[in-house]
Amino acid sequence: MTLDAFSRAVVTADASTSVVSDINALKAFVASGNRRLDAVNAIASNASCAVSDAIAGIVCENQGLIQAGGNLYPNRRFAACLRDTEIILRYVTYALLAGDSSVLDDRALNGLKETYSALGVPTTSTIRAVQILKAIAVAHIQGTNTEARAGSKYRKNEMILVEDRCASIAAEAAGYFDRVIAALS
Ligand SMILES: CCC1=C(C)/C(=C/C2=NC(=C\c3[nH]c(/C=C4\NC(=O)[C@H](C)[C@H]4CC)c(C)c3CCC(=O)O)/C(CCC(=O)O)=C2C)NC1=O
Repeated sequence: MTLDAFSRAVVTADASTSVVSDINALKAFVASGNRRLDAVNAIASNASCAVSDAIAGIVCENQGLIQAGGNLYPNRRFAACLRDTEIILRYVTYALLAGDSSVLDDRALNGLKETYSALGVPTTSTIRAVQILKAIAVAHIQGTNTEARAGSKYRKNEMILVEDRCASIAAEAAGYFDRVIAALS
């Protein structure tokens, strides 16, 4: 079942036949609303660069992936990998928007490890790609990406002028990437 922070609180309360009691958590969710939207936008508006960078990274670190017998050979498989990476990033943004991981768990991660092992998709490379995505997403949320590294693709994240550079939202996003890694491990 796909939940957000509100429906999660209701389902949790219902399971213990109590009234919704975790009001403070919901208050925090509402208070974080604008930052949450900005964080999702920071990830989504850089998504295609993030995905291509992550896959370029795993290929650079393991050239065998694109040679005959590698899981990114031929082009059909390379395209499937780009698509999967985009799917994962997209579901992380859904979870971040909802403040709850169930949409990611149920619609993207459920059964993925088994699918990958049946298809011979290498777990270590997939996890490495997710780690790169995580680093990119956190940098964009916190506005620590630099022109020196990004070159002409550099986009400054203007909203990150708050004191803590959205540390809690960045940590929450990092946690969803960790969830992907845990599901594949
Ligand atoms: C909505 C949720 C959803 C997910 C998550 C999903 C994943 C998914 N990835 C697949 C394949 C694949 N996934 C990859 C991915 C990779 N290979 C690598 O070497 C890299 C490490 C990695 C990219 C990071 C590849 C290469 C295939 C094709 C494998 C094959 O057909 O031999 C397949 C098999 C069917 C197909 O090829 O489309 C599924 C179901 N599909 C979905 O509908």
